[in-house]
Amino acid sequence: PAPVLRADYAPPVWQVPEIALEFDLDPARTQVTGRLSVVRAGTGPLRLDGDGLTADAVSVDGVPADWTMDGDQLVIDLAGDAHLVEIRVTIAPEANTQLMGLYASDGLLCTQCEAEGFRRIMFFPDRPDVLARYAVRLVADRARYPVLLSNGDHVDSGTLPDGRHYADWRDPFPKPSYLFALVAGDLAVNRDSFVTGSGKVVELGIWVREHDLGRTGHAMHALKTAMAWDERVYGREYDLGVFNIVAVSDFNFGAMENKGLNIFNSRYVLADPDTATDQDYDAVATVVAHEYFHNWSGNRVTCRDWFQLSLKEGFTVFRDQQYSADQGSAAVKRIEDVRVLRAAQFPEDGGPLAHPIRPDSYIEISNFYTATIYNKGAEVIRMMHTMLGEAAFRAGSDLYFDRHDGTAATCEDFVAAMEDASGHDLGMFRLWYRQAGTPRVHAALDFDAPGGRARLRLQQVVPATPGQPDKQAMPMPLRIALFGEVSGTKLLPEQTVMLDGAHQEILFEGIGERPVLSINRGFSAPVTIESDRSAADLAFLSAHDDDPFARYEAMQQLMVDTLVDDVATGNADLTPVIAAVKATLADPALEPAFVAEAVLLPSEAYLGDQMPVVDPQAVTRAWDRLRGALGAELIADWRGVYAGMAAGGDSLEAAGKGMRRLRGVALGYIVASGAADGPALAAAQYEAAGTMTDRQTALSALAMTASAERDAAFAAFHARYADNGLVLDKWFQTQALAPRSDTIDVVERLARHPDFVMTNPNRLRSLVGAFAVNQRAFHDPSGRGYRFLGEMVVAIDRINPQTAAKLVPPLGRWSRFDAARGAMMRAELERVLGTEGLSKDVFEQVSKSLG
Ligand code: BAL
Ligand code: ZN
Repeated sequence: PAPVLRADYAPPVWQVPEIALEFDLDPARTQVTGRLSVVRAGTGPLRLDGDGLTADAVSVDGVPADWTMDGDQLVIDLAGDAHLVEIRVTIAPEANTQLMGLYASDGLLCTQCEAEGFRRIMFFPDRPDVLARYAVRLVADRARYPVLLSNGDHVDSGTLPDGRHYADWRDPFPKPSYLFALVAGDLAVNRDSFVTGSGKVVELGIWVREHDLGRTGHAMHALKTAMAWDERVYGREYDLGVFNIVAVSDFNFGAMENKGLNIFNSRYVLADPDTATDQDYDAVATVVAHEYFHNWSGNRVTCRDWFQLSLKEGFTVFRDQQYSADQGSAAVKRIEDVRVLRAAQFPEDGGPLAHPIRPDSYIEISNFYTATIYNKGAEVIRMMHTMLGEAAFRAGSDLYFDRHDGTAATCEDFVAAMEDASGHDLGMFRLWYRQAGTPRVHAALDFDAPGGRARLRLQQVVPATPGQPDKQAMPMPLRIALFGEVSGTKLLPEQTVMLDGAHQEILFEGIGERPVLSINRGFSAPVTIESDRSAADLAFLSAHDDDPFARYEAMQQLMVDTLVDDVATGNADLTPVIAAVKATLADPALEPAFVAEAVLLPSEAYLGDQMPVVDPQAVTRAWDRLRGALGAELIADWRGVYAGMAAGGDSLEAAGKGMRRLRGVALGYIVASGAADGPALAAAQYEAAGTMTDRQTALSALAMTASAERDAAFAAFHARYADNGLVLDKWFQTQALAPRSDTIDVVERLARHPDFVMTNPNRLRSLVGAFAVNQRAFHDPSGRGYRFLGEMVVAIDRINPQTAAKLVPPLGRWSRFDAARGAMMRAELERVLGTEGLSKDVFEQVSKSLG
């Protein structure tokens, strides 16, 4: 398939200011009639995108029309400048396993149109720069589909003969087709309302299956909090009289921001203490906020074309990160965000699928809903926020919304608004939109004791990425501080240094004692820092730095350095890490949630990322050795923490959540210590658990062991939650993530389990996706892990190409491994590529992964 190029963008030849859609809904045979008011905007025929559609009838201005098909496009040669085009198609939602367009899920009918799903419903210029006002009539069997929802305001409904009924919806805001949505089904609703800053009442509804109604309170609370937050922090008020959220079980994304009718993967709506962990609660709040924030950053101002995807996604992720940081511990939130970036985006940026946050080409746009577009995109916005400061950044976002409201904009428009509002020159900063790759910054600090001077030398390298062999240095803000080794205090106020070339030197005067460098505080730039700080310096910072992220980072770096040494030598000195962890556990000034993050080892995958050639078995050996030593040497400390944190109980407040988190980490170390009572302690926690968090941490701890307690807990968990798909996902995922040498056997067995259904994306991610990021299991020297993933990709591709393609990247990391593994991984990619009838989604991922 030919790639689409950013450079080829041309404005639409026809606009569609109005569309009326009528759906006669039926799972096997839905008739859709579209009436498109088309208005000429350029030269050429009317071209309407379709995907798998056949027109039953086409008329222009009431007269049957001549039309042709050019590939998947329906083409009508139209004279004149304005016409009413009517098209009728028939589709089969229940046969739609791709979950793009109109499909059936668990008895509901629902839609997913971003990015190019609308063309599976109706012929239309399915591109985000064609904005139409939608009037929608839904007709369906009343008993089977009592609730009929679409975008905007509900304007009419009534009964029809033969047990059928209808509902009419009007959305007054012009929108691109990717924001269209409908839902039909037997749903219960949690209703509430929100009064906006200007006094407008908004009716809120969260629609779910009747038996899930009791699990919607947290999402509703998060929605109202997010609405108030966006008014306060960004001056953005909601614009319709109604805001609905619907939860569905089968969903490719986490959720979708359709105008006034968000459709959610149920895992980001439903939460109660018995079925959702604290992490799930946080994820629900974050995703609810994210989708709500899209109403401005995405819907009111949308994207001109899909190359601009990060315009709405990077900005909205940044907004949801700020929101979540404001709800609890900002420090812990920042640590979590960076952990995600490092786990998902850094490997992407360093591999064959690397792309800039504004890509130049794609074969299938669904493959570009990536950690780079989303998470690195958010980091780029965050750097602008850091450089401009809160007030100027807000002025820039106000200007951006004012200038572009009701239009389809570009990343350049966003940067220009920031520039114009602040007077800050962002000329070279634009490189972040063009260049892929994670910059590496080398930092060396010299101290001239007699002169009382310290000199910091910074050197930046941006690695080559596919299609971009030579890179320019990227401007970045680095927050820097110096701490006195003897006094333990900050020697100078923190500075934000703009590194805007390949090399830079900064001189610090009046330094009276040997300084220790704290750099990239708060992770102010999404880069890798290489420094020559000793284990002693890092341990010092882990105890004294006053920036919580930098303090966490120092501990992580100390652990990474120790583990990398141990991978190489097998006998690294573990005592500095053990002492630093002990000191952190004993520091009464630290909040438990922070301590939990600080004392966790970096993942095996992250360690692998630090090596020139990943040796998974050597990493496992080193990781197990350090984890075991931390557990055993500090066993009394862990037991003390474990007992002390029981006071977290089942409170859903931040303090309770933090205590549960640290308790779970302590339990993990007690089990890892090899203490004889480890499995029994975890089993006892499992039995007594009053929350899913405690149950889940006990299960994860047991998953590491070969014990009777492990088998009993997994059996009990399955029996207890047999009818709850979201919780069964945890059962699959916990086993797939288990750091054990036999996980591949377990995973192969689970793939034959009756509860492993290939049509449900959450289930696929919980088994196959989780397994593929479990480095020690996936990279089993036999190559069985690669074969398993390759076979899964091929099988899933026949059902749901979008989800299949998302599973490919772990195989694409072949060049990072030894020759034997690399060859087996490539062979698996070749095998997938040779499969007949491969989707373009998987084709793109696999062919690019082969390089
Ligand atoms: N727009 C796709 C789902 C999301 O990012 O909110
Ligand atoms: Zn989004």
